[in-house]
Amino acid sequence: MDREIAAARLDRVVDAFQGKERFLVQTHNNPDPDSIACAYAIRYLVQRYTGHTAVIAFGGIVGRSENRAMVRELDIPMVPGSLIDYSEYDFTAVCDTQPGTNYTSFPDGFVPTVVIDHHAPREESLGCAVCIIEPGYGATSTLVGEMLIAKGIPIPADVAMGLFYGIKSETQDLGRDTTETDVEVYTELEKLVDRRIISRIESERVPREYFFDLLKAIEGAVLSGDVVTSELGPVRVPDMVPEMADFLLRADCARWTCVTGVFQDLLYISMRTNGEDSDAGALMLRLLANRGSGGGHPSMAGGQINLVDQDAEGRVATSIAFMAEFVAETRRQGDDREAEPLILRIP
Ligand SMILES: [Mn+2]
Repeated sequence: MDREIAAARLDRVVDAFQGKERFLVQTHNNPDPDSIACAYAIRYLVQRYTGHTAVIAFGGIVGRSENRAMVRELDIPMVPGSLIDYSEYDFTAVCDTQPGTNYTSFPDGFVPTVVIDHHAPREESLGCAVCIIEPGYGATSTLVGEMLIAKGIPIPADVAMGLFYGIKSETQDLGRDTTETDVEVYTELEKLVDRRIISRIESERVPREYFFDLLKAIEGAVLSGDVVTSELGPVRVPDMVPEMADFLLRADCARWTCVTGVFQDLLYISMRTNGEDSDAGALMLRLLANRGSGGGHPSMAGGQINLVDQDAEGRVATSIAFMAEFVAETRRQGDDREAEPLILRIP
């Protein structure tokens, strides 16, 4: 952690507050804990330095039960982006994604004031007044937490717990795509955490429908060599796609997983790998060139393909075609074991 750089970054964000009165902080669509936590922390900064209350807006839905529990337990006020008139705000920050992707509910061409993210920098972000991007970091919460810690300002317990849980869930307890700074910030925030609250979030109960989703993901899972894929078809919540990609990677035969699911005219795609020298983010970018958008990190990546012009058959075909290319790209050369169901039935 470079305290000087981090403190200077916080100063730049606070400078951008100057003369502004209407503040908006935007998460990415279907926000995960990392994105929600950062928005909440920026809202705190706005409150602290200007006295104004920032609105936190999100696109899509907060679907995953644990994420809903986080919002409830930490009392994070969030407004659907569809209710927002973006022209009403003179300050906008976006967390854990960047403008020009279809991962925010910003109007086309909208340029936010501040961008804070840990994905590869995009050209569209250069137009923003303040652009803070660390693609190497395991979580955007690390980037925001680092700024607060470096500046030495008090961090309220709920803000600290949000950032802590943001890093914890994004890096799977510091187990994937983690830097020294992620560990440092996590350890620092941990001192401010009420463990019972984190435990309540992580063990949030799930609706009965969840078990049907789970059944579908497992029953449909295919093992091709050491690559596991599952096409969920229409999903109840889009977060089920990354959740199942994580879950299936627990199979001891899996080096790669990829899961797709359809939600509101989009094919959601999640990839995971535990391969040492693999790069899921780069593979996702390559496979989606010219037909979708996405990206990610060495061991995890997400993407989307717009299905709005496709009928039910076309949607299935799009997923099948993508999966076939994914398997062709990730399968080890010379591994010609036939594809089979992941489930191994005990006779
Ligand atoms: Mn993130």
